[in-house]
Amino acid sequence: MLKLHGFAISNYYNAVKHALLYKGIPFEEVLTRPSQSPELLAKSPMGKVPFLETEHGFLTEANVIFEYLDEVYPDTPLYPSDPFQKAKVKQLLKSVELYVEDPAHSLVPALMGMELPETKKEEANIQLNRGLPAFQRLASFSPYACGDTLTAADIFIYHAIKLAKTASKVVLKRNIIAEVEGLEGLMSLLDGTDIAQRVIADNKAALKGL
Ligand SMILES: N[C@@H](CCC(=O)N[C@@H](CS)C(=O)NCC(=O)O)C(=O)O
Repeated sequence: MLKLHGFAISNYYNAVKHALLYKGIPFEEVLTRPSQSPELLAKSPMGKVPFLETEHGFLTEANVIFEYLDEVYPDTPLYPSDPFQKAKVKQLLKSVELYVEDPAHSLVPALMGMELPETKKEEANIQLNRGLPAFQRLASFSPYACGDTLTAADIFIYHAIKLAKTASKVVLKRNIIAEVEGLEGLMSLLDGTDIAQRVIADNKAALKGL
């Protein structure tokens, strides 16, 4: 059986878990924290989570795992079959990861009580000033990010925005959901699903245990 390594605090972990549940693939969760230990680096080259343990070996990077799962388990697809539409889903997911999630993620230490230099906050603001309009240009929110069917982009966005919204609100006093028209509707749509509720409940329980 597939094993998903990581912890429920991680939005990346939660996105992969959400995808596995959505596709109905049996898997086991293995509580694993990021580390630079040789044992972990042998499985996850950057020492990050999540990573997926398959019968063939280990895989890292959430988007790579989504694509692998969709190839091996084609039922309940995460990507459209049309090559161009599939590439558009990948483009949106990657753009949100690099230009929205990443700058917001850089603020997380402040949520844990660490002092962040003003320059770091300013840098995050500058990146979000470009990333959020790019997100708006790419997503249709009709009602899903890339049309009328849920894709990997929606799952990734949902968990990325849960974190990014809190980090940007607390640290930058910025409401990023209000800056992307249609995003609130997408978040509500997914909030209403049993899978999101299960993954978020596990996330909240993990955050409480910090
Ligand atoms: N690009 C990676 C990002 C994964 C990631 O950043 N994971 C965080 C937890 S949310 C982590 O392991 N951080 C530990 C570290 O950076 O050393 C993915 O798509 O899975």
